[in-house]
Amino acid sequence: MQKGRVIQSTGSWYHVDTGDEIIESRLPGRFRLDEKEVTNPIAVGDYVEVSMNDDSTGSIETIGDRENYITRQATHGKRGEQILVSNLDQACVVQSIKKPKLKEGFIDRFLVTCEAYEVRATIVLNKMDLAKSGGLKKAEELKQLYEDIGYTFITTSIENEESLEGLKQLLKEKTSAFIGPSGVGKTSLVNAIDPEYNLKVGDISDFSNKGKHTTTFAQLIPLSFGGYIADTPGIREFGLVNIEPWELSLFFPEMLEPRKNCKFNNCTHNHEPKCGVAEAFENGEIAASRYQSYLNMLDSL
Ligand SMILES: Nc1nc2c(ncn2[C@@H]2O[C@H](COP(=O)(O)OP(=O)(O)OP(=O)(O)O)[C@@H](O)[C@H]2O)c(=O)[nH]1
Ligand SMILES: [Mg+2]
Ligand SMILES: [Zn+2]
Repeated sequence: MQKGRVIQSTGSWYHVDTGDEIIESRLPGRFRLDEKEVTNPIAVGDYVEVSMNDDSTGSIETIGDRENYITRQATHGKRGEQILVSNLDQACVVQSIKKPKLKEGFIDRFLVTCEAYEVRATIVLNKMDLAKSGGLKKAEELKQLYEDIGYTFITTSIENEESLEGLKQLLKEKTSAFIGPSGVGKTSLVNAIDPEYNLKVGDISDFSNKGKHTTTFAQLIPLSFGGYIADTPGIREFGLVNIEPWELSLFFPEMLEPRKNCKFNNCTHNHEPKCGVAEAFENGEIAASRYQSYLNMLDSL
């Protein structure tokens, strides 16, 4: 048996990295029905044991328990959740300052998902070379906002060596994932920090200012300076899963203290009297954009 980590999955074949070699492996049928709540029995990032076949392909025999994972809503009309990546030290939400347009709501939904799954979250704001004075100011404000809450926030540009150094420091020796909308530059950033890779990147449509979904499957890429980065396909929205309305504020770190002052235990902080969160918002202790994101998410639950 060989121990390894799944670094790529293409439907029926899984690439298992043992450290010495990559073994193309299949998953015996008996695993397929085991896990009902997710649509993929094996995810990129999983630790597995593989037995070797005569033709030097592998058969996956055991799947290690997942320390954590990030899911997205299954695509192609399938029900349930698809695991994007497992066993992560951190998940990085990637946004661009423009082209495509920055979406704060996306960042906040992502952060809630990470809190719910207990994955450390980091924010990467890319394409800073395109920012004019308004954009630079916006980036400064967001950095302040998210750092105050306790998140790591970095700005990058594939044109700016120094910003890429900062990104490398963040990723070194860790397993991280880039997650974000199509076209924000997730794959470009991987290519820029590790020129050994020459992964396919796409244009931004002039018409819609959106990406073209160039990356179509998640893969875990070993970094030359240590660690792994998972490049993932662009996603339009981040669906919230299995969160009760009264629980939502547990996933906003800056609401944890204020919510203790709510009169009702199951306060949802949108209409109840004597609400600690609404009070903190009125006193300026909770940012308007965050409170708005909270209300939008509450609405969608
Ligand atoms: N100006 C500028 N353009 C960038 C930067 N990073 C990426 N781009 C451009 O943005 C476009 C999209 O980049 P990709 O790396 O394919 O984006 P992606 O996030 O991987 O997109 P999907 O794979 O579709 O999810 C390409 O034309 C890149 O050259 C940056 O820092 N500055
Ligand atoms: Mg890509
Ligand atoms: Zn409340």
